[in-house]
Amino acid sequence: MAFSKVVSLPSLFLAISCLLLPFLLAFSEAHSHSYVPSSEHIVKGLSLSFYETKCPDLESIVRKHLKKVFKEDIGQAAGLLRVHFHDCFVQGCEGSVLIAGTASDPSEQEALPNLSLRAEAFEIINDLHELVHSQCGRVVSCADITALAAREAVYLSGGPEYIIPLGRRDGLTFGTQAAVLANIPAPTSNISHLLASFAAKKLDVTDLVALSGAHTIGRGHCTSFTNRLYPTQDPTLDPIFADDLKEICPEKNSTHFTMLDIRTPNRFDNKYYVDLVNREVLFTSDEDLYTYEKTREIVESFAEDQELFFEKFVHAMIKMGQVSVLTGSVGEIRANCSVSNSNNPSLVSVVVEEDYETAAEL
Ligand code: HEM
Ligand SMILES: *[C@@H]1O[C@H](CO)[C@@H](O)[C@H](O)[C@H]1NC(C)=O
Ligand SMILES: *[C@@H]1O[C@H](CO)[C@@H](O)[C@H](O)[C@H]1NC(C)=O
Ligand SMILES: *[C@@H]1O[C@H](CO)[C@@H](O)[C@H](O)[C@H]1NC(C)=O
Ligand SMILES: CC(=O)N[C@H]1CO[C@H](CO)[C@@H](O)[C@@H]1O
Repeated sequence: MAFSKVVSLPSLFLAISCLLLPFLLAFSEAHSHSYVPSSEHIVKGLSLSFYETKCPDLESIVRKHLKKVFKEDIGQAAGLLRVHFHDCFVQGCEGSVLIAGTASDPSEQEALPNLSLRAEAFEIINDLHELVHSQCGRVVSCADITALAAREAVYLSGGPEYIIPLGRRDGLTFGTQAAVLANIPAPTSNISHLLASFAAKKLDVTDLVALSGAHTIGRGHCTSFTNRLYPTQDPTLDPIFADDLKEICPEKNSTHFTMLDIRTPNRFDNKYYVDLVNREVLFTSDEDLYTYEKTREIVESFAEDQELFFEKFVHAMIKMGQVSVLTGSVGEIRANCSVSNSNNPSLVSVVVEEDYETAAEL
């Protein structure tokens, strides 16, 4: 077992609520325990208690702020979850996706698969970063804030609560557009491409199916899936669902969007897999998980057992969240998540502080 579960509610209560209040059960199941990774699943340099003394209130600051943000617009949870995925898949989870490029020097944010990352997600991460730094000083990286925001996005949308290793440092440069194109799979990807893309990050077939379950929240734009409608309709698409999609996207080019999970669009649950079994998902990359025999078995098991999905999802998220992280004295702690310290004009007078911090850690 990769995790110990800390069960905080007596199982008797669960048994009773199961009989009387199935609705409550869904709530208490998701919220009654945390998944804790065991030490062999934590990469060197990260730890579960990294900010215990440096910024003890970090996690509660992040949760409190995001509760407010999501209360106004739960869609932001999906935006934040996706940013963490894109960050980790290009150059590792080191905050490079957060760095804004310019017209002459475009960054990851300007690359095609990134077109639809929500601009608000970057603002929210910067707001969190400012809140945290005003309380703790410049000790928490943008990469850690991004990872924590993704975790809260899952939990506060009704998904599992889990503990993540922290201590990531921020990278100094953003990825090129070519790096983004090479590392972020397109929604038109087939299963062999998806498996290869994930294997390159040491993520296996179960991780691929479980992480795709993030598509239980959020939205997709027409251009991400009209390859399945025009010029010819994908025969694996449920015909009634296809008609709905054609109404939303009358042309290959339409600029509209629709929700990824038609059953419970804003709730982090296992309904994405129920959609898959019913052939009511948007992307080729989703559909292929059901078409291919080996992944179909996993899809079916998640559609039947939400708790199993949650367990595998958390395991895979903790793995993904540690892909090529920078630790120790490598990289930096950015003062502004949108710009590396060496390019930050407001930092000139603080350079000494960063040197001191680095020296102290050595
Ligand atoms: C398996 C390969 C994957 C592909 C091909 C893929 C592709 C996409 C595409 C094309 C969109 C819609 C963009 C748009 O049109 O607006 C999307 C949305 C999303 N993806 Fe994925 N994705 C993959 C894996 C993941 C993973 C691993 C996660 C996180 C763990 C994730 C989280 C999300 C979320 C939350 C959204 C909704 C974003 C929003 O509403 O702003 N995806 N994905
Ligand atoms: C999957 O996609 C790749 C390109 O990404 C292509 O080379 C390959 O032939 C495709 N495989 C199948 C079975 O369609
Ligand atoms: C897509 O839109 C462009 C301009 O917005 C138009 O010229 C082109 O014909 C459209 N393509 C399709 C396939 O609808
Ligand atoms: C952070 O950097 C961005 C990009 O340079 C800039 O637009 C923004 O104003 C900066 N934020 C703060 C709080 O300085
Ligand atoms: C070219 C383009 O539209 N790039 C966008 C990529 O995503 C970021 C964040 O949403 C936008 O600010 C860019 O304009």
